[in-house]
Amino acid sequence: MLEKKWWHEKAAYQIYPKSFYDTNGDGIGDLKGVISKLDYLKDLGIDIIWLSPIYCSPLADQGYDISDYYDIDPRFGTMEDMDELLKEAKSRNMYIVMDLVVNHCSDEHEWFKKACEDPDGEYGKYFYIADAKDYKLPNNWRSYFGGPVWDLLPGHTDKYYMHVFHKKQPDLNWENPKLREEIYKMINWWLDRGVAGFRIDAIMNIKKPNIYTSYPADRDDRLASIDNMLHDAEGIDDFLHEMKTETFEKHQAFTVGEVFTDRPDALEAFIGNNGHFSSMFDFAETIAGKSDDGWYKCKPVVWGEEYKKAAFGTQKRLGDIGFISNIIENHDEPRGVSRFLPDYAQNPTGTKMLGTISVLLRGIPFIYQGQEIGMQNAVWNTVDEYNDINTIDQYHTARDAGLTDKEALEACSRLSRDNARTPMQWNTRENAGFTTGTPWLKVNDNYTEINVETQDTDPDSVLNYYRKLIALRKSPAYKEVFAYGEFLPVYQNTSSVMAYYRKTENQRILITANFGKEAVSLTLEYPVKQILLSNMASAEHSLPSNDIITLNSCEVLVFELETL
Ligand code: TEU
Ligand code: CA
Repeated sequence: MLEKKWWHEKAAYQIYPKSFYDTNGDGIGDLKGVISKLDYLKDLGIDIIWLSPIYCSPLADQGYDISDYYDIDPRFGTMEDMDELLKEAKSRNMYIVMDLVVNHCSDEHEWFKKACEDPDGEYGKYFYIADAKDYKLPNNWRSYFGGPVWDLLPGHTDKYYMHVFHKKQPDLNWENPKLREEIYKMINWWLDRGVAGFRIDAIMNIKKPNIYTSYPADRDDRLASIDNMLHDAEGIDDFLHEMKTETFEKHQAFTVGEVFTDRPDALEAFIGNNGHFSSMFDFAETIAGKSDDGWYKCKPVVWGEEYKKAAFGTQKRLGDIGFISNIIENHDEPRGVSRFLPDYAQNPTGTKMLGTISVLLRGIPFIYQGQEIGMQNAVWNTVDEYNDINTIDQYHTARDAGLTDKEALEACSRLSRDNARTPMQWNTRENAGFTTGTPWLKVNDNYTEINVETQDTDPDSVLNYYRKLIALRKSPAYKEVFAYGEFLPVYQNTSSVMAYYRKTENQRILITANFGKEAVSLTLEYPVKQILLSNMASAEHSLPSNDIITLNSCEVLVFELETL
């Protein structure tokens, strides 16, 4: 049996602070901006807010490169702002979850600076440093953002350090107990300050196999995918168990892991009753279609069989094991509406359909900023418009593979992380109301159509639909079935339909969506009690007179049925 926890019936929201709301006109979103929007989020039905990193950082990877874990970057605000945010959230019964980035820090962190000064000293042991004998790299792993994971240690010609991400993100050496102790101390410091928990970044990378292991090269750069090392690393469970018992467990903290793994026992190990985390993200849909060769080779995963297989696959495997976290998009992914919906569904109706299917799954729904108004990918005309290091690397990977500028840009447009990082669209004023200055990343041109202010007063808007959807999920009458009800796929042979039951002993809910171009009829298996939600005004109150329902193209209906 699954033990009940305080986060099970909650709805969560990810804020990417840099792009959320700027209060001082420097073009960068800030903590004061977050505080000023708490009521907006409360009204949306949000309980848990995950803040992407706001610690001191050179922002080489937008804050995922931390130079001081104990302070707030001045561009985001001050520690007083952070304390005020915690206080204001608490007074609204909301929880703040920070981003825990501990696979690596910044090359501007004092630990790394000291390691460069004295590689053989105490801080050298905080990192992976290896001798550069004849400039031969210790292994041939390719970093996530391109090139080898090794670079010369600054100030030295005979030593390398390892970075599985960008060269400004040196990997921390978790084999060193002193380092682990430092990390736990920092985690407890934040928990004592009042944060409710953490989203745990890139965590699978903390365990490495023998660093002198090379793999067969898989591209002309003679390097091998980092996935090889993830696959070979053994023993991460000891680290994660220790971290949990030294920190999270003592505080009843909520933790959600960014776990990419092919381990068959992953669900049990990470989110089972004795798992390392409270929850982990389901990335099944975002991984589908991916290629080791790079973005230019990724296949589009449009709603349909493949999306269904991915989303439902996790749900079926999950059973009663634990609590997954469901997403449509995040700061590393393009916008779900542009990515998953066929052209004819990239409109408010289709957007609501996608949202419904995701939010009512078993697990915690995580809404990414702007998803609730149906934000879409931007149009990118030149590579210079991008800021993201990953996108720029992927552009060059595509060019190196022989693609033209136009083709490489096309691949990046589809998958760029900057699609999710364009400023939040608040209103129809300049820069979508995000800033009075110059935004750090361009605003999507469609902000005059898609923005919070316009949608707020339109009862049929995506925003008001999301409010109803989250309210339904959390309503006293249905929160039990949506949190704990069994997930049962249904109408699996009707290929344009994505449908499932959520079911407890006393309640049966049917969520059914037609993502096809044509209308489709379905025979209900149980008598209808009532329609709980619909994305088409006409259908809202017309109960079927017999047991047949017709779903228009892009229509989603949520029924309460008899349990029988
Ligand atoms: O992402 C980890 C990760 O695996 C990403 O490289 C992911 O594969 C990629 O972004 C997909 O395009 C986390 C953070 O979410 C990401 O923003 C950071 O850049 C990364 O860690 C390094 O901290
Ligand atoms: Ca600002």
